[in-house]
Amino acid sequence: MTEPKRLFFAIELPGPVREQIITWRAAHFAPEDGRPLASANLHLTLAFLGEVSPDKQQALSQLAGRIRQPGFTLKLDDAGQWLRSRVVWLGMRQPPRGLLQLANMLRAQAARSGCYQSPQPFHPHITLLRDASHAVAIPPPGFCWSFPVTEFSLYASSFERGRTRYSALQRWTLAE
Ligand code: 2AM
Repeated sequence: MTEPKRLFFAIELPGPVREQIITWRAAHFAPEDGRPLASANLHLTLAFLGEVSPDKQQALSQLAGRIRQPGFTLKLDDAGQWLRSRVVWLGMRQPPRGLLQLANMLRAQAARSGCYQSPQPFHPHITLLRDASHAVAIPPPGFCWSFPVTEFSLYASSFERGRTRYSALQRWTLAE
């Protein structure tokens, strides 16, 4: 383990929620609207870390393991598009406090460990389409997917045979 890896902390979505999301996405967006993320890659990023050396990865993992906070419920009831970053996303009208606390803690730990963190506030979202360069009609959120979050994960992003793949390297449980 010597090469730096592109890492991020994220929340994994339950399989049935991912399936419902891709069904909804297929019903509401056309291929020219953007490049859909593979179902297995759908996630909610908590803190992006960039390229991280093995030593720094170990230090960040130790810090993450010290986080003690209860789980929370995520209710996906919002959708939108950011033209600047060319993404169509799903999100929450009112992100739960536990989500914001967890992300802020991981972002602060990352910043203290020397990973660049944007000064912009955390905007929790699940990217559905990339390269969405023209404005697309976002259907009214006639959906409401709710699920309990009981853990968070450290993910590695890799690019293999023309495909981006996100793989969970480590998981931590949020206390009851
Ligand atoms: P995105 O989905 O909004 O593009 C893996 O690339 C994850 O890290 C994605 O969720 C991506 O967010 C996020 N990410 C990638 N580069 C980032 C950056 N420079 N700042 C913040 N998040 C980033």
